[in-house]
Amino acid sequence: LPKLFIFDLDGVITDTAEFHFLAWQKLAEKIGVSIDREFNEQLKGISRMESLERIIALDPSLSLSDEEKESLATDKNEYYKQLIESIGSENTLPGIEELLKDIKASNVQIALGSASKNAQMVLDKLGLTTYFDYVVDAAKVAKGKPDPETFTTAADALGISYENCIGVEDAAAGVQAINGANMFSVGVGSEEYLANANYIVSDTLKLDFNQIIKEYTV
Ligand code: B16
Ligand code: MG
Repeated sequence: LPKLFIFDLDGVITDTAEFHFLAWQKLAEKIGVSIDREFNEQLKGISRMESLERIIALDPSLSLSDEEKESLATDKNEYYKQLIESIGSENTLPGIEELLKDIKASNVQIALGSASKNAQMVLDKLGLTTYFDYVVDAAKVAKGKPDPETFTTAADALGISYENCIGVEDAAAGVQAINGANMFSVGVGSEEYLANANYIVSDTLKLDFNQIIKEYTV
């Protein structure tokens, strides 16, 4: 058995990815840029400021000071927090709580590896905090995904070697981070974006504990 599962938050445990998208869309409008869901794929797993930089880059005529960027990033977070204010356990993606229960029942530890500064608040709202032995959020790492640090930080904190870890991600940058940490990567979503994952499922309902363990041990 592995010793630790490390879960991404947005797009794996809950679909706040959609709320991030809506908040970025509103922010982009404010600076006269338009973004669609396809562009949003690039923002998944990427930090708030890095996401803003990518949106600003869509209009080469835009030149913004650091203060203006900080203020735009804060605006986006305010939109986002309004959107997630009313989320609850019904926003946990299908199959996730069952999987967390199966992992716990096997005495395997669980950590969160999120790029979001709102990660702990979201976990609390979903009522899932007690499943997690350790939470890594944006505040705990210097280099965000695709750098492996988010995942290695969780393993290091719990004293577990990387080859005994399984990371679960919905974003290309996240899969790259897991692979870079020499952990087993499980991708949730389309093969088009997640081709580098060691094992891919199309959606969270297909995340079956026994099947993941089988893939991990071959
Ligand atoms: P915040 P994850 C990531 O979370 C999101 O996928 C990404 O879209 C977002 O920009 C990032 O968190 C930062 O979030 O603005 O709340 O700090 O997928 O790594 O759980
Ligand atoms: Mg994600």
